[in-house]
Amino acid sequence: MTDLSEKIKGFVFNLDGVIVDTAKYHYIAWRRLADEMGVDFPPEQHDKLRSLSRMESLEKILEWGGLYMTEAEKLHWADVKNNWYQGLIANMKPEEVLPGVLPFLDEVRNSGGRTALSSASRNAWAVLKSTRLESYFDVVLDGSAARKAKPHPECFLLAAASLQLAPAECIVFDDAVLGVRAARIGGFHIVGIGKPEHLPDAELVIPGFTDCRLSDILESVEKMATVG
Ligand code: GL1
Repeated sequence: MTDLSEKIKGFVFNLDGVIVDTAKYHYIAWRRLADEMGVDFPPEQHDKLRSLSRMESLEKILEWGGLYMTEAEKLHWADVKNNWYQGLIANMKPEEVLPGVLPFLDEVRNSGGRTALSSASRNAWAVLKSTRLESYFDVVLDGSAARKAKPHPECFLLAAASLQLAPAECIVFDDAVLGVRAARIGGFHIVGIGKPEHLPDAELVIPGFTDCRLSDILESVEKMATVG
């Protein structure tokens, strides 16, 4: 590992849209719900739900449709959406892990890096199991771990604490504006996954993990840390 590995020892990954493309399944289930309620919900609108919990997402959809529900109705519909989603992920296969993720995780672990998965999804374990990813992470925190929603950095702070590292010793990998902001507020290094124009708060933005080398990531983050 490069010199920076003396400083960076932890790698914290979001799940949906970073490790696996479960965002498409969430969209299908939310869309079905929106259709039932007569709320217009085009694909680009789904970006606004990234990083939000199940209940926060439902509340957004209700807000967009100008709809009101009692707490009991919200719990019912959140459950309905979750059953649809679980039906979609039940048959996920290891081949659905996004390109380059496994070689990158192998490289990190072979270099002595510690890995954490931090997801706002309460279904994170089910996804890891069906894609056979459980053993790639030293620590897994799902949507039941943090009480405060992003951009509060609690979920990432808990991950760093579980790895017994300081935030400045960790890189967070996230594809969502709120996640990147949370990592920045928490004092982490941040690699955004997606397009640079969508993630201005990230130190480095990559399109995905295809051909992604650990040494390149560490070098770029080191440069940004020096500049910043
Ligand atoms: C929840 C939301 C999803 C998504 C994830 C975070 O997942 O329902 O739309 O925002 O959090 O990636 P879940 O319902 O699985 O807890």
